[in-house]
Amino acid sequence: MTTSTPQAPPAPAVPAAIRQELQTPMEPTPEQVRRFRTDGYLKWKDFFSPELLAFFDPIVTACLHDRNPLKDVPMEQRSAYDRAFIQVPNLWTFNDTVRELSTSVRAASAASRLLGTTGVRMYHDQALYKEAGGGFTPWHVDQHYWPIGTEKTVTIWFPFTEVPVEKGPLMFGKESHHKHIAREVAISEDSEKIIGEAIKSHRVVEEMSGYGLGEVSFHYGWTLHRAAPNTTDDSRRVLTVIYVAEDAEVIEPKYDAHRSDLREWMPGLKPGDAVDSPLNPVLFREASA
Ligand SMILES: O=C(O)CCC(=O)C(=O)O
Repeated sequence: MTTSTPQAPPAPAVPAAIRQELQTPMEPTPEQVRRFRTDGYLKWKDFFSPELLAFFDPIVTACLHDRNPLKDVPMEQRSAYDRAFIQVPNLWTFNDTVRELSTSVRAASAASRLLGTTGVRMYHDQALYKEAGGGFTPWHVDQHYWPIGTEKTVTIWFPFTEVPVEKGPLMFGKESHHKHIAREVAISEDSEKIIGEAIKSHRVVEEMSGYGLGEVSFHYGWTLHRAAPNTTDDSRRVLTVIYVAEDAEVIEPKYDAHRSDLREWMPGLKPGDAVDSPLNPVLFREASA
């Protein structure tokens, strides 16, 4: 039997104008900061240019196809989690072009200023592609998975195309980051049911709208969210980057999810350590810090 080594997707040079966009810091307005901290999430229009998105879309897509863990699994044989999206993490570690996008000052500065930190580190990036006909993403909180001792964590979620409601945009539980709902529950059919019921009893307001081209969202690690199914015939192509406050520390792992995240995203670290493994570079720090 012969085996073939997977081909690394191409890593073309980033054009100068796009590189400049990536390196330009962003300053949220006081109203954007207030809304993010109050609601637990913020949608931000025209954050990335159409040119930047058109440049990176095929490159991220090639990385995803190259490493797609569900390539040979038909939709009807998948769990709710696997019907929701194809997930490929840490693209920045194996594609030099995508690294410029995932480690951009543009997104990291916005994340840091929304959180109100002196700086932020990379936790990890990931491509999350909801295929044509892909299912809903169950209600969950991201920070369930993270053995990190700070609430100053945030994800930027951005699609490479417009995402109307029928293509699977995120839905957020408004102000849910303060409510301590189902923090011990991993994403699954159970989390959809448990959180769906808790949302009703706690009167959490569900908010969902489509994303325009260039629009992104930021949500805290403890904000409840889900995503609608993709009923269109085009895949919903999204990249996310998760940031943690630069002074975040590792906590004692409580769940299997914590243990595997510690191994994967903070290799070699132990409880009490700063989150500063080689996979957690500082991506933005205020000049005054
Ligand atoms: O893209 C999705 O459907 C879910 C994304 C998500 O849960 C996240 O980025 O935290």
